Amino acid sequence: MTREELCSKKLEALEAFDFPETAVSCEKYGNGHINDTFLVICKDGDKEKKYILQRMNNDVFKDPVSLMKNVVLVTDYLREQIIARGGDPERETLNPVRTREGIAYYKDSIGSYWRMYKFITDSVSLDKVRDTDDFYQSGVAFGSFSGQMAGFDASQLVETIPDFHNTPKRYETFERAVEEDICGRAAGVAEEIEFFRAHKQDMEYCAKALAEGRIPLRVTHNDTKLNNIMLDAKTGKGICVIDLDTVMPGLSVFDFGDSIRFGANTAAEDEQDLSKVTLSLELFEIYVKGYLEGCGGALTEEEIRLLPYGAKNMTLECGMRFLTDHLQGDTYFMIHRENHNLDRAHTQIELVKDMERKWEQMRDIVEKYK
Ligand code: ADP
Ligand code: GN1
Ligand code: MG
Repeated sequence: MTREELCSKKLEALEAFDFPETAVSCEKYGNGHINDTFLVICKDGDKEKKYILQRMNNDVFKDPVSLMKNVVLVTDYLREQIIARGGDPERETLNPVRTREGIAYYKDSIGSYWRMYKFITDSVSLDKVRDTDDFYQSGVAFGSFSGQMAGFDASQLVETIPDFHNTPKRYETFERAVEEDICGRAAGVAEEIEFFRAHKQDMEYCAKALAEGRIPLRVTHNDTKLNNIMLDAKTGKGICVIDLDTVMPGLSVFDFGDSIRFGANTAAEDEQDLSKVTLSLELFEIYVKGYLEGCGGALTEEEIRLLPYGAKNMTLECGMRFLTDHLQGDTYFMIHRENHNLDRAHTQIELVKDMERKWEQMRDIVEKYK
């Protein structure tokens, strides 16, 4: 879709949703890699009201209608829970805005799907922690999210991306991309390819624990990046888990692990100076504490033991997905510069290497919390 087309469809979508104020601007927003996100600013007298408008990524999410059904089911369920505990459902869960026809999504004239959410007021989402408390708060919030979802009937949910964190299957896709080499980029990344080949077994460890019934399948978020949580702008407390597109049955150790992959890295996910990439053990420990507190004692001893394995697995998986996308011509993750996915793959490789150096310390930390 061209920029002009996106702009014209955005205005069409804006017309379709039913909100009382008048929009005065609608600009690109946030740092997500998947959907096209816009911040809508409205004026209501001298008050300002904000919304998030998103064009869902139809290549990634093949069935956006079912995806929105999931989102409505999950947010309705969370709303009830929040009200029951005396919380504020306008700020503690996403609130989808309906169209004038009363539907939670809009299909535009060229077949793209859009949705709108109320903006979580007085909140921030971060791409990097400001201090350890930010990370602790996000751990508590992601942990409590899975705690709250424990009572939800997961059989109602459609699998929005089949085999999303089936790492052995992701490995097969990666090998296929290497073999097909449609962009002729494989020779240039031989070392990176070798790195993932050498770590094949590490990427099977958690899947094996699940297959052998040593850890349970839970309803998990599956995309627990720091910027998928809103923190209260004043108190810094984690208030709302967002980006609910991949809420599906999954592994708690992967939810934990993806947060570590992104948030305990001392550098950005796409940092080009690899000397800046390390695993902060201080952040790792604070997240273990926050996540376990948030889960409220629900994790089994084996799940706790596997937390470092989850972190390594998710870093390997994500790095391999970035490299696969580089090999396939950058069609999945949004890129903003040449070799962006390759840069991202490099940081993940570097982070895995640092986890390997700090492996015993990571294991000792989780032992303390068993
Ligand atoms: P993607 O799937 O592309 O990552 P997200 O749903 O995570 O898209 O949205 C991208 C960013 O937009 C988030 O990281 C957050 O900063 C912001 N955002 C999304 N929904 C809201 C909301 N309801 N209120 C405030 N900010 C939001
Ligand atoms: C994507 O949508 P976003 O930016 O929160 C991706 C995650 C990756 C992450 C890497 C649906 O997350 O799986 O871990 O990028 N989401 C999807 O930054 O593929
Ligand atoms: Mg996101």
